Amino acid sequence: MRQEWFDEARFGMFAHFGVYSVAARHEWVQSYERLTDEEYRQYADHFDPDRFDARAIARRAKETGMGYVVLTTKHHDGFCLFDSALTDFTSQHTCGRDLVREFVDAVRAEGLEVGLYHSLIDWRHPDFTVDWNHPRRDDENAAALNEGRDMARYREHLHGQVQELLTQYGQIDYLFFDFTYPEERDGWAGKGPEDWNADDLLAMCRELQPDMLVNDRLGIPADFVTPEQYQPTAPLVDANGVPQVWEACQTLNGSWGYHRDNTDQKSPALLVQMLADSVSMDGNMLLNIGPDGRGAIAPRDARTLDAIGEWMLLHRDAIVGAGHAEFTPPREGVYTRRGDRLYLHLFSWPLGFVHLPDLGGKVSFARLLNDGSWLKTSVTDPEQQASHMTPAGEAEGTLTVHLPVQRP
Ligand code: FHN
Repeated sequence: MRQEWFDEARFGMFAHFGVYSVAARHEWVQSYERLTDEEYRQYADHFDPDRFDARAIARRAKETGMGYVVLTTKHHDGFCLFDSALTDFTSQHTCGRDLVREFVDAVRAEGLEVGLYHSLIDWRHPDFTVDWNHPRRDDENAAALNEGRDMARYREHLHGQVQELLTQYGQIDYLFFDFTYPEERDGWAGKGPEDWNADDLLAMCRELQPDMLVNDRLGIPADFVTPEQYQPTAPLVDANGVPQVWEACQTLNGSWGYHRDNTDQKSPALLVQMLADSVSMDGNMLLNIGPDGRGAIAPRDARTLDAIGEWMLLHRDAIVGAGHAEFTPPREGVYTRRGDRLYLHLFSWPLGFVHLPDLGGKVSFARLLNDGSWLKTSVTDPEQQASHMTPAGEAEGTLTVHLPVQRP
């Protein structure tokens, strides 16, 4: 599989869109509120994404400095944003649009990599066995609820839909399966990789889309791991100490699907810090938007993406194609490195001297990346090979240190 683009891009857009966007209170609303299929169907019957503009979404991702975009093809509620022959609970059957087709065409037109999200869970399918996250879970008559349900038949459905996505929409660069949960909860069994027949499903992905990256949520090793809504504290390695390819997926406000009343919007400064932090540990960040019930990017999300895009316009070189630097950063920030360029991301203006790493006591040039303005450094003791950076010193050396910080 092609991993170079993933390591280069460092930054992608996640888009959670579906009939839960009409409910506008969480993509798990059917489970949280124990809605029956009939109660939930009302959202599908009124699903009219007249403002879903895939090209506008792809363009905004590009303007935000993102290199790939990932759209939910189906979430746990079973509603498909593509024209599946295996169910009528789709956007094609409701609003007459194959939104995945529109999406892949738009992302390619913008020159970005195409990512699809596909839920392993499907609360609507009659053979998906009831478990701890299913809307029908009912402690009183668990056995009766699962009578007649056949996970083997569900696996055929799951593999069949993945085959539709990987054969009918051209080259797919990235696939985010979601999610495997083998642990029991409240007396209900979870779902392990064997429930998906994960090995065969992954083998089919390799056969149909050899260059496609697949995540770790089949519950078996694949191409990248997916810490969710938290930042690792060091570059990730596997049990054998081998560095892992990883991508942290983050929301803008704690909700993946559009949540009308959610006011927990993360600031652009925090999100930029999380992005730089991920890259400083050789990771990617996948930042989520939840288009609203008509398919539009909510104004508050658009404003956040615009602010990040402005920062990326000036600091792209410190993120795209950059990665971990072997130096210990000062307390105020992190380092990223791209070739012979070292970037110090200061998340707060230094409290005093900034001690540069041991670069042979030499720094070729130091500047603020946002405006190219020169920063003086002073080498107080060449023998210590330590450099101090203040607005008052002088610099020469072997590495250019770019400081992508805004002046207070
Ligand atoms: O249950 C889903 C959740 O709704 C969302 O899609 C996230 C995105 O990574 N994945 C699962 C929770 O881990």
